[in-house]
Amino acid sequence: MQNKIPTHPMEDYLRMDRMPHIWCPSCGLGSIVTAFMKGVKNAGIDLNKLALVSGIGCTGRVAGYVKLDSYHTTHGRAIPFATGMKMANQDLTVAVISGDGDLFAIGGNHLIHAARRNMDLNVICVNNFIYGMTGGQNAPTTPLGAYSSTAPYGNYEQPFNLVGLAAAAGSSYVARWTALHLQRIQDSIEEMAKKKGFCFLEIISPCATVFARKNKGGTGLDLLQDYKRRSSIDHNADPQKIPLDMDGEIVCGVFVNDEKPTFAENVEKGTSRKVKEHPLYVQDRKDQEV
Ligand SMILES: Cc1ncc(C[n+]2csc(CCOP(=O)(O)OP(=O)(O)O)c2C)c(N)n1
Repeated sequence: MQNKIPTHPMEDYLRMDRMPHIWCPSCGLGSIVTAFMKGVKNAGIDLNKLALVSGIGCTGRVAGYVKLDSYHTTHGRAIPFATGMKMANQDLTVAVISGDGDLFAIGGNHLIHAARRNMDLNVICVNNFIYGMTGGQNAPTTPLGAYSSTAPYGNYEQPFNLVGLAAAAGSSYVARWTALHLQRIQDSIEEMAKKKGFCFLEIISPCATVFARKNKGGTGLDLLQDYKRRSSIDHNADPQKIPLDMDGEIVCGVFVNDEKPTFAENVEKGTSRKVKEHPLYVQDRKDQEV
């Protein structure tokens, strides 16, 4: 039998029957998917035990294109789906890839509480500073003064600093890269896949069709050149002190890398140590013996 010669380097990792994808030319998502698949492969995890969950949006489509057990869920609810999956099957590595609107607007509550609980999830937020799929409405990441379809006179709202928020909520791992730092993204994905606890990665990604067009940012290539000019790497930076704006520095790095008990470990510990001595538990055992 002849060996199969792949026609595309990523063919073994993608659902080629779903191609062509819906993403615009110069969107950062294509390279990010490649970096993600290479990172999990380098981590050496069994891809049959990796589940990928997305919400809704351009980024939400990632789940539909990768050859993994993947779930394209409802808007903002990727983290609850992922939490359920992880708690039902501790053998799974569960990753979430979704947009800044999905994870921090409608899904913001889920994100902070999953981080607080140190739920064992790898969450990758592709931040294009806007709601891409629905035509460029303001997101909680849209920089002050930026134009969007719901901010025709410029945005008056202070945006969230995603890495600051994820760190303050209790994440075990927090990193930020741009879509230009593909090797760094790949390395972070590998680290996250091997690590326990709530891991968060923000990837700044070009949206030439909506965000740049409304803000005269040029083409996708112009945006990548802008990231090159504005980004720096400082792993020791305080994530609270590195918010993003329209033209300031984009500080990248791995800002948090801690070890602490996960939610599932606390459940396990609680059951063996305390719950078994609890009067209700003892009574319950007695009732069952009758
Ligand atoms: C409950 C609900 N509300 C609103 C929408 C419409 N909607 C679809 S995607 C989206 C925003 C996506 O923005 P983001 O998460 O930043 O992803 P992007 O498309 O930029 O990758 C919205 C508001 C929806 N699908 N469901």
